[in-house]
Amino acid sequence: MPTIASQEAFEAAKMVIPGGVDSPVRAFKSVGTTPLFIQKGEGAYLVDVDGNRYVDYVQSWGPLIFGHADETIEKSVIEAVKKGLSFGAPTLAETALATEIVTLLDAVEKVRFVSSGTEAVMSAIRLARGYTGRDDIIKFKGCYHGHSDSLLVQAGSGAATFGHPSSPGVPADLTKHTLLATYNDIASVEACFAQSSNIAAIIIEPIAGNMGLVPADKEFLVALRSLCDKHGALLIFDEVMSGFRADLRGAQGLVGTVPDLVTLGKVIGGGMPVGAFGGKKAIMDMLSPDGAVYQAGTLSGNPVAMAAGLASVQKLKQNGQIYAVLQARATRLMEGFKAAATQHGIALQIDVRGSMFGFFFTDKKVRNFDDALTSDTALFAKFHTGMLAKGFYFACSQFETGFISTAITDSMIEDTIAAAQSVFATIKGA
Ligand code: HOZ
Repeated sequence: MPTIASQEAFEAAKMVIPGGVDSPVRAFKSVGTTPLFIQKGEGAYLVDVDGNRYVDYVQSWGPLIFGHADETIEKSVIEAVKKGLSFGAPTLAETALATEIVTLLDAVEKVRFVSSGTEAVMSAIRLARGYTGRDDIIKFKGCYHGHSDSLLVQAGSGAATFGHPSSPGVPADLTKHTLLATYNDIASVEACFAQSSNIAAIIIEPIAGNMGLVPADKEFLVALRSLCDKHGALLIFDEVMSGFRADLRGAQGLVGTVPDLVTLGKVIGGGMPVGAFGGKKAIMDMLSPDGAVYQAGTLSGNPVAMAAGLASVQKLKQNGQIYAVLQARATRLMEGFKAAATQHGIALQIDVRGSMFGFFFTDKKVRNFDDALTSDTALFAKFHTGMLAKGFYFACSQFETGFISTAITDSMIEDTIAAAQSVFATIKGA
């Protein structure tokens, strides 16, 4: 497929934007090619500036569970836009979306909206520290919780993609309170508690999506809950990616472990920039203006973003059965990939949670970041390039997750498997 217009657009962007992109992963650097510049989205498809169409398995990195330009969400946004873009004052839509979230998520009695997942997590950490009066936090290698200073330590997503899991510019003084543990390994968490009696919180993606898709074991999450209770620390589930993606009740609903705080984003914004953090009333009431923990934002609870989020969450609530349908499609896709890879002698690990899917080019079962790093990233890059050439748009990094939207049909899934079959044949041993 000709991508000349995209290549020219990228050259022009690089002149004025660092790396030509506003978020590193999307530069396609780790797959050794250059990004497609997108003209528009239509249901299951992305259309690039050269006019090529691709079945989209990225879905804006998660938010678009109903696909591109969903009519219901679009209509709500247009209605909201007509009434004004921002007021910096409370609106009814904020209470309506908050009520939906409080009703759906067991852990959430109160919730506050912000503008991104990074902001949500940064605020939740401050709140946990303020509530417990402690400074240290435990995070897991390979989990990504946005790019705030104390969390950019051994991080996944773009940080993993480019091999700099910790960033220059982050003072050691700010990361010395971040203790690192190994995903799905409770002994490593116990070691952190043995090392510090000053732990405010454990933060975890209960379904990790930023080192590729690596779900936590149910027993592991139960054990984290017990350790937090034993040591008076808070348990924070970062569900920016999994919230309303894996299940209507979030990963917490799937696994049955209730955290103290939850961070959200992506789907609750329906494609608009929205984040949120919520949890038990006693903790949330410590936030300013009721409490002393300060957090604020001019565009927080923006009316247009709230309208998109509300439309998205209400549509999900009305169509609760879609999670089973999306999971069945994701499972078929992954099983199809696995069978095709095996046929060509390529080792592939696969996993699915709701509408989230992931695959690793390794013969090792992937349960943590070190396992994920055994993946053959060069083979992944060839696979990515091959699939793109056939009109299938996957995340341009081994350390990201794939998403199915309701716009992706069974026959598109079969076409994707057929394409993968022929790409595997080309890249094996290459
Ligand atoms: N960190 C995001 C996905 N896990 C990437 C966001 C983007 O590049 O848009």
